[in-house]
Amino acid sequence: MRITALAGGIGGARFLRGLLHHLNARELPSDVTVIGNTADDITLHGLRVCPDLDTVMYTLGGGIHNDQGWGREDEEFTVAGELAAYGSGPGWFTLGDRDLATHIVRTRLLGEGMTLSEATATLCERWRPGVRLLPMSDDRVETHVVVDDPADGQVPGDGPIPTRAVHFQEWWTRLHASVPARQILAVGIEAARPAPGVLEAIREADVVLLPPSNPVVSIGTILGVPGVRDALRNTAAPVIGVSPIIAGAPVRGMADACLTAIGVETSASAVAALYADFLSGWLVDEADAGEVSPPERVPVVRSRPLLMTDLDASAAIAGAALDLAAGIRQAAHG
Ligand code: FO1
Repeated sequence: MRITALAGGIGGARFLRGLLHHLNARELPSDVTVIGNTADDITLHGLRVCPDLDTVMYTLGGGIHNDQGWGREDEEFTVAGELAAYGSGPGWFTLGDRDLATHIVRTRLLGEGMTLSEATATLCERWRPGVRLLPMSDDRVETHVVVDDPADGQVPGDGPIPTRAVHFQEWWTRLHASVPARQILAVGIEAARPAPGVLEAIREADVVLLPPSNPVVSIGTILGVPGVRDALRNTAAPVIGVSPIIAGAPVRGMADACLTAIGVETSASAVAALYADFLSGWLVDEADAGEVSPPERVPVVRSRPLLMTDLDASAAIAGAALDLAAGIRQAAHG
């Protein structure tokens, strides 16, 4: 079975770990391709940092800091301390010593002329994540968030409030997404080309999965890469999504702040509506089973517990997504 998944960071990675566990436990031969979001990538201290790709790679490769969900286990921060002593910021994004080695190797490989796909494949030779991990694009795309930037002493009513754009990571980690996003921009997306293998992986899959990743800044950005959305509309594979929203709140992270920024309600059905032009099946939590407005064009909605409390729970959710796909495929082929 060829499975292709679109993934952001922590939620996507935990779902994928469950998926691999489910496939291994059932001894189901499979070939999993993961298309990772790269728009929260950032250059710091001259190093290219790819948080979502690394989160998937470390989680599936057994090197993740489990409680935190990102970064390396048994991490140390000697270099970060030295950088702080030099006053070399930013103070809001800390790179651990072990993690730094990944960014150093990636930056060297990119500097030697490798594409991000090639550099990612090289890093994965060490981690053996058990999936083919593809960046959504080898071209640089960066999410920037437009926030209010009032002049000193400016009070409401003093005229239009100036705005400024900050890198997604600054909004997410320094501002904790607590400052309203006036706009979320994926800078460079119009010119970005899907990385080699991305469109084929969607077209030739037996099942396409959307894990419970952020629908705006993770899945939404991947969908914005020219060609990806069309490939999803045209693939013969059932496309199954897992809701990142349970009972009106994000399972983790601050997806609600991102949804508000694009004028979308924080609900399982509102997120499904964002995918309605290509979604075949939608898995929601039992708490949302009674939502009265299933998106009209999503034919099949199923409910089950969706909290990924541990590996077994994540595996059961992934198994339910595959079962839903199998049911849809069977119905289509009589
Ligand atoms: N998140 C934080 O809240 N603070 C950090 O200092 C931070 C550093 C960091 C370094 C490498 C990495 O791969 C991820 C890191 N994250 C950090 C997580 C990251 O900001 C986000 O959770 C994602 O980009 C959103 O998917």
